[in-house]
Amino acid sequence: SLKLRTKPLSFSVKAITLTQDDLKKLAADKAVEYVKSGMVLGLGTGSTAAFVVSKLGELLNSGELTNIIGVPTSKRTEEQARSLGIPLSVLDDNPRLDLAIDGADEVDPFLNLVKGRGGALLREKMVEAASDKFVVVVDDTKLVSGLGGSGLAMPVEVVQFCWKYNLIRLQELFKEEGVDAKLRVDESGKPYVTDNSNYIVDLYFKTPIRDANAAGAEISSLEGVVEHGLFLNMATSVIIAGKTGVEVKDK
Ligand code: ABF
Repeated sequence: SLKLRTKPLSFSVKAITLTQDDLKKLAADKAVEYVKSGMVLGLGTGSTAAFVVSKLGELLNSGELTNIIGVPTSKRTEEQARSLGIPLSVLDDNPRLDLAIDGADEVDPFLNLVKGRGGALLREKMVEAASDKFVVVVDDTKLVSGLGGSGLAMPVEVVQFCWKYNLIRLQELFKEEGVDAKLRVDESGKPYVTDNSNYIVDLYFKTPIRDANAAGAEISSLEGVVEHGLFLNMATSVIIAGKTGVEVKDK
């Protein structure tokens, strides 16, 4: 919730324009209300999740939260959490988590998600599957009526070996939707390499995926595919920040 830091001004402000970052922060602050001292927490990746991690850092430093252990979903998040003094662990030592909080790229009306545009999908999926609760934080630009419907990438992490073979097979798999499959590259034009030393094939759908469950199963069955960005039936709550306020949707 927003708190006034100074005395109210004597004149009224006509309109406050919230930026997308303000919205992400509002969603993040709301999600942090789910965190209690002593929890083992999955720490997400991306700009919205980064607001969650920095808020956790603040609350730990002020003593409002104690005994938190974070399990990061990427090297980036690990670095951020470490710099804030958040105690860290890994799934091997904490195979069961109380709560994970992370962003998403798309959220459908049933709280199914596309994730991984930030490249961290494999670790995100492992950590979030191991969490009793998985709270997703988004601004309302992420809402779609059907997954794949934003026109932006749905990532598939593949082994480097013969990545083109998988790109072709993924393209064949989604003939009906119509899809452009592209190897993700970094700023210098070289293949983007994930934290797990794999490549990413990004799928751009012309129409939303008809049956996301079937699609997920079919993608996973391809040899050489490591993980995909469809996070189905995983989120327990989604916190959506929009210009008119913050909405919490529970499964
Ligand atoms: C992670 O970060 C990813 O799963 C998703 O791709 C991305 C969302 O980033 P942002 O919050 O910056 O939009 O949550």
